[in-house]
Amino acid sequence: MARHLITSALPYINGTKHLGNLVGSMLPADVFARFKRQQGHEVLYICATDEHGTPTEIAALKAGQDFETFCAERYASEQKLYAAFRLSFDFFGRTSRPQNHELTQHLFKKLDENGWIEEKTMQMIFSPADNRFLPDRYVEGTCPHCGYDKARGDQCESCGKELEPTELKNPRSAISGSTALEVRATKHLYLRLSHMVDKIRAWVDSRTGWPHLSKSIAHKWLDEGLQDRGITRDLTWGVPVPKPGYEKKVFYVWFDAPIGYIAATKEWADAVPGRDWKSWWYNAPDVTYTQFMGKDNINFHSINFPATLIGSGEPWKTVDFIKGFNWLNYNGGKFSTSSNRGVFMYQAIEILPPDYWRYYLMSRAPESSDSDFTWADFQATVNKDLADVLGNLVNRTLQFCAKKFGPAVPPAGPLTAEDNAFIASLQSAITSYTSNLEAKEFRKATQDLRAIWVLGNEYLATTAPWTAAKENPERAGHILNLVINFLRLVASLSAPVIPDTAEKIAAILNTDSPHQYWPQADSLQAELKALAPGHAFTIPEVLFQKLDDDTTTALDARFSGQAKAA
Ligand code: B3M
Ligand code: ZN
Repeated sequence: MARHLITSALPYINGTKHLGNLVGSMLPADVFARFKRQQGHEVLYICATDEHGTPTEIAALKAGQDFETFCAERYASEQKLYAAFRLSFDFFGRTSRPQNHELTQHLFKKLDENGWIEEKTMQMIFSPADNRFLPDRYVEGTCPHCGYDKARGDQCESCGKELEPTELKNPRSAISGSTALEVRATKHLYLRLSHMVDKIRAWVDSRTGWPHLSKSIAHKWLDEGLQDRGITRDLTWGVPVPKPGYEKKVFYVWFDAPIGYIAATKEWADAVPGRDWKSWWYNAPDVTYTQFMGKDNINFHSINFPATLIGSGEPWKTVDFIKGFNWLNYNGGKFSTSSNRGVFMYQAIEILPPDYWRYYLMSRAPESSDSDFTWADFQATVNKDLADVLGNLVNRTLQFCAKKFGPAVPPAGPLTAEDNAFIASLQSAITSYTSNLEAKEFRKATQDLRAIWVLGNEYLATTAPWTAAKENPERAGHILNLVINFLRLVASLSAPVIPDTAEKIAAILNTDSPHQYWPQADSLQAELKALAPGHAFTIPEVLFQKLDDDTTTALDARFSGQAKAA
């Protein structure tokens, strides 16, 4: 039994998440966590909301709420949504909680003591009316390139060009609207990454087995030479900087957010007496730590966060394996909140239950390249893989058995060559599936899972129990015995990806929880006898509804981004 620490990138609290966000971090982390738990390992899967930073402040201001209330409400609704998708966090915390404040300040002090922090003076925009420095995004004005009059100080949303706040024409404060802005000198703290290149490179090179995407991004940053990183900001919502002169500043959100993984583990431990967070994070060579994230987050996790932990000089656990993802696109373009394009998690869950989405998304996980969501592809996958290959297999097997022999497992007979061939194929499919899950190759793993379902269909097609039932009812009963036992294994093998359906199948079969074991390829003969002759089952309802063409066309139109939903 091993100890697996698993984290998925902490979702920003200000925006709502789409299906691309789900498949790029939380869902694969969940599948992996479930798989490891079923194998009997000790798993701690941690996530949290990432609550600080300028976008959160701006979103709260727009909503007319104070930061505290805004974040508390958003946290509650995100947590509910993730539970609806059956994301099995052992704990879902918040970076705004005291545990994260304390730990962030502690790590900062260690870095400072060890000489890794430098103070730099710079020119920034100051608003006397607001009595504060304005971060780039807090300055609005007219874009010098396209003339758009609501361009932000970091980027023009209209023409997409990156900007410096000083380039804007007629600049004004996004808070008060004041145009009386000045440029003043101010101080900020920097993490001296430029002096840590060798340390970080040695650390990156000591990590083995990373996917190409993760390693290549880390190396690209190292090869280009690391720049010192500003870790303080002129904001109020964040972790206060424990240093004289910094009373009106907080830490940069990307400094405290990854520390949130540790702090959320502390929240988990603080919630129930007897739980020990430290053994997961401090002097923890026995822990295997895996992180899941989209490719735009890889540099922070392969460079900045390790630099924070290593620079502290304390024995913190650093990540062993970074699983990075490319983008899931929507109809060949980007998901976009502002233009109502693509499917958001809260919409998806109103349309269909979680397993439809979980299976489809894992089968299209953007691993070696970007992948594409289309409604036609979704419809075909649901109808073929889930409804026909899996759902129909469960239904016709049990219905036929009930009709011919009653709703109980028939007696087993001797194994024939056909049976042995089936068991041998199943053995190799389970071996492949298990090793692809182990390697976190989710697309391949999902193909293997489907291949396992197909084996059951093929075995039924070749042995044809409905024909056998006429001349040789014992043989027909034996075939059904084997397939029903196979369905029990299907429940357990499918559980990481489609946990609700797995539970349904186990309930229909009146058998043990599919979440509590993992079928062993080398003891299949025994596994396939678990449901003894006479074991009663119930007649299943349809497991998956098919999507018809009209529904699919309507959904396609609704999310195309052309018309705003009413
Ligand atoms: N909040 C990015 C995101 O929500 C960012 C990840 C932080 S991980 C410590 O996509
Ligand atoms: Zn512009």
